[in-house]
Amino acid sequence: GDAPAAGGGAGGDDDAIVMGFAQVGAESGWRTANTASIQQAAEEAGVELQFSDAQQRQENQIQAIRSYIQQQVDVIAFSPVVETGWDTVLQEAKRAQIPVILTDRAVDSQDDTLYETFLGSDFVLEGEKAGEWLVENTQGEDQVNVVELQGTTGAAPAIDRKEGFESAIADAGNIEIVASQTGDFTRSGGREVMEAFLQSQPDIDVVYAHNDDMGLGAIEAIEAAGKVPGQDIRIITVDAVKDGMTALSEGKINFIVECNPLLGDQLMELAEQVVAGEEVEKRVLVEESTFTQEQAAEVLADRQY
Ligand code: GYE
Repeated sequence: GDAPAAGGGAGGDDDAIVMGFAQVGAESGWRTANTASIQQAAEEAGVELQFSDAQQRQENQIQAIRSYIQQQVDVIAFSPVVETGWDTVLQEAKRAQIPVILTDRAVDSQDDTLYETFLGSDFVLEGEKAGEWLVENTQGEDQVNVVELQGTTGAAPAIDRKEGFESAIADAGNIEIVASQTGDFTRSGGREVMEAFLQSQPDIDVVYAHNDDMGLGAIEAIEAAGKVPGQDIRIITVDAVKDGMTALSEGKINFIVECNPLLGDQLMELAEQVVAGEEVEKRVLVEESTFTQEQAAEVLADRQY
């Protein structure tokens, strides 16, 4: 008959996939765009999203994942704030037969059966692109002193962007990293660390910041010290969010390696596949490029984030 079944709703919502997503935080422009992409893609795909913000703390993320397990969501996705320390909670998800998708950042685990797939950028490649630009653009210069603003200690993008950059500059005899410290991927962190570098380092030629926000913080510190960012001190960053691209087009940043935060659609597609029990690639990459000052000026008007 027409009588609704017990517990049944009016719509087809009972069939909707429920995804628990444990986000890192809201530390950067990149993260804000990433969150918006995931929320919008979920809505468009009819995926019911449970969303939590861990404020960059692993224990908060673990707690969120445990609560998703308890709620028996269909799929868990998360962007691990750091690489290590996930095995226990991921084993709990596996025992509960809830598939897990790593989004944006990887985990460092011996057991790759603890997750279905990792959707994210190649951070080593991003670091290499940053280093290669520096090598090409400092040929013939005597001594190039670089200070590095690292991302969150222990996070995949911090570890990999450092590694990629170091390997790209290794054979250039004139480039040296004279100081390297974490700014936690935030603007205030970048500013504070750069202030300290400007005090302790007599001769800084280049800032390599693992994201735009820290580079923008470094610009504030450089200007406050009476120097001209982009000229007295050249700046290389990663991400290519709108504020970074604006600074690049104004000449305050010299080069940006793109890291694309708009993963939402790809994530929902993968979620549908793993919930349906389909095989998916263990590693799914996001496409990205790089920008010079001229290129930034050209594409800025169309930049969505
Ligand atoms: O580059 C940075 C953010 O994990 C790729 O996290 C992401 C990084 C991004 O805070 O801005």
